[in-house]
Amino acid sequence: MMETNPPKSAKKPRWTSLEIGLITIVSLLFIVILALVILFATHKSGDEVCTTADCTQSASRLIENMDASVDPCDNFYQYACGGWLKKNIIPETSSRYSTFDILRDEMEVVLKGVLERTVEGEAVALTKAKTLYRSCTNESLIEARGGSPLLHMLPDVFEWPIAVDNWEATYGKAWRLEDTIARLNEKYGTQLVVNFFVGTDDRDSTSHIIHFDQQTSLGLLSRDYYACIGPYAEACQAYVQFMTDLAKLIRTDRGLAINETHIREEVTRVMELERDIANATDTPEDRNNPVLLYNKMELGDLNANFTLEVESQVFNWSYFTAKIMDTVNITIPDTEKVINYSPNYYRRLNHILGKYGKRDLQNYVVWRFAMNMVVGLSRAYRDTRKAFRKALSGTTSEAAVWRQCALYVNNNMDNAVGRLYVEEAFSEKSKELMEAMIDDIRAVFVSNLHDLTWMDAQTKKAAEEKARAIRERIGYSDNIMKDDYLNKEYKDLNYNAEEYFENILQNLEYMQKRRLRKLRVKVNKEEWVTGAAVVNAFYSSSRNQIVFPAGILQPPFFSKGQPKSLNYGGIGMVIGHEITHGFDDNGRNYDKDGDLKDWWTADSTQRFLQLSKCMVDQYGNFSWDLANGLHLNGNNTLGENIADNGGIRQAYQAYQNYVCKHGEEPPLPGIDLSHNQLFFLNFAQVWCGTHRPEQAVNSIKIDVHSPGKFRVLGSLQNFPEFANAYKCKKQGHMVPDNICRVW
Ligand code: STS
Ligand code: ZN
Repeated sequence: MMETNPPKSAKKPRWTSLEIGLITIVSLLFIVILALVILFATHKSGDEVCTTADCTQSASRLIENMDASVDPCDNFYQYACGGWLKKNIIPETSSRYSTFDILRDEMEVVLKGVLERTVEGEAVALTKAKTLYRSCTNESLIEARGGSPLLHMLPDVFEWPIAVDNWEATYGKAWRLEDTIARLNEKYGTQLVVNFFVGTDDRDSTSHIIHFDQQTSLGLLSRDYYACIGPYAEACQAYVQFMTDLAKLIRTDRGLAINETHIREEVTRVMELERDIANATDTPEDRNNPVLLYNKMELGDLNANFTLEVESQVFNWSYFTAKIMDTVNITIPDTEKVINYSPNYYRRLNHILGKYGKRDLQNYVVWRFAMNMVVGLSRAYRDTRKAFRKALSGTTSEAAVWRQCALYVNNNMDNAVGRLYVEEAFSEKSKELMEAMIDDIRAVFVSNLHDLTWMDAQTKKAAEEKARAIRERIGYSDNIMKDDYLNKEYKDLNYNAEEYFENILQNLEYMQKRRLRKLRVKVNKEEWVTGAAVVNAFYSSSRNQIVFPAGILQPPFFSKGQPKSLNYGGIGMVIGHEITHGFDDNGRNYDKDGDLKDWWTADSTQRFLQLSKCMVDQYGNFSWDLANGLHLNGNNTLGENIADNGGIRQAYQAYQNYVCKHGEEPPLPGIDLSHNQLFFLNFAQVWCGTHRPEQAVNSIKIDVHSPGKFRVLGSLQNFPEFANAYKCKKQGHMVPDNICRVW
């Protein structure tokens, strides 16, 4: 068939070359514009993944800890921590184990490194810290000395009647309760029966004043244990066994006969006496109003109004006080103003003392001293507390000696160890970034204050003044970097690397004298309330000060290189938490200068109490599986819960302000969550962890913090922005009908 159409090649071209050139230029322009639009759009919405080492590390940590198969709206704690909980088992040496605890364990590793390193020409104070550490880790020497260091010093506290023969003849006749408890207090910092201490005057925070308080430290930690039934039975039994075994060991080492019946009878009486003392104490709930605790009187009034009698010997409060304060050359007249924190305890105490004799009291107070001293003795002595430790905390082994020693030296020479830590592991850049975050979060607190409907204008004004007056401390005190300052602080301490026990005694006396000497000295508000090598944060109501030691300025809380969403969910939340402590059930009683003074109108106080009650009930309703279903104590944890709830809200809002100002952050690799979601995830993962059941019961009784799981669930249930970020529906467990909010 013939083709009728002309061949294609012969077709006339449709575009001239000029036209083609124009089209090319326009197309190129179009492509360039399109590319720019895409680039701009992706930058704005943060689609470009952050692949820095910090981002990759953060992402991998977040992914490993979480369990994405759980619905975040149903149980955000399990969603955030399910992975962690599957992968971790509590070490035999730990009573609880969490991200937070692991940071502390890692801190001990750093301290081990710096305390074991010899450095030529360093400050004397630093060498002293290393000597103290060496004395503590010198296991063979500690072992060789057996119990002798304790046995030799017991006469200094008028002996332990159970553990010696003929106590009545040698010590009993001249014995006075004042002498024995004054000696334990002034020289060993042990406060028993009558709790005497020098502290800041709540109503004049620039001055120190003498305080008398109830016995706050009990052998069995909390008054509830003395019921000795149910979850407390094992602890009681182990406590009695500990006392029995220690008494027997001392008698054996002294070559004295052991009369099982005598020992059992005496130990039983000691236990009864301590139970009576425990029952005489006010409960923590009775003590959470600092206004009610503050009972100012003259020393002489105690003699007139608070009679304590042992075997017809009347306790002389002036004599007792003079004995203690003589050791620091301070004379106390009967007109000296003192604070009695617990008049009711002292009234109850007198009834108790009538049931016991001198020997019982001496047995009790020296037992309480000795039980704390076995830590510096040989294995046989340390092992007497094994079952007791297991019953209270659930641990079956002791932490490694180097860990115990690093902790001990840090607790006793916090500034020297803080210096070593900062030089090893702290970045100066953290300070600037922290200052900016504190400014942002404080601004949110103040701005939220204006929006509160429950508080009147007058109280808001005072609250704003207080918030603006909060002073911050970040990282470490500059003083600890000065050799002269450190050397002066520790000049009176001289440790012997071969005498750990004596070093402990030296520290106890040195610390106590330092506290007692403060009585006639003004409060130094510039002084730091903590060392630098500490993974924690603080609010001081008498200084109106927030403190973030170097130890907490690390991931997951904080890092210069991790996304800001994680910093705000981590340390940002801690900053908000500490600021809010200034306005919790306790902190709200102190004014901007740190003085116990009411700056609230009656109406605002009333509303505060109502809103707090909501949280008391909410947290009190949480039943904790790890503590055998026991409920949290909503009253004792109220301050911490108010602080958590305020902290999470302020940090989140501050992060939103950050994003408005600086734009969205690029996403993290491998994790399909927005930064708002990551904010909450990082907050929650700080609390991934678990407790041994014994420790769980114990912490419900004595810890003012709610367990981590409920810190997460409680505060996120109360914060609607969490539900928005995770698109939770109204019915979810994380979105309750009623929510509590104070700040
Ligand atoms: S009160 C300081 C608060 C804190 N909670 C703790 C703790 N410190 C130590 C042990 N257990 C619980 C600081 C903090 C607030 C929010 C998140 C982490 C730490
Ligand atoms: Zn707190």
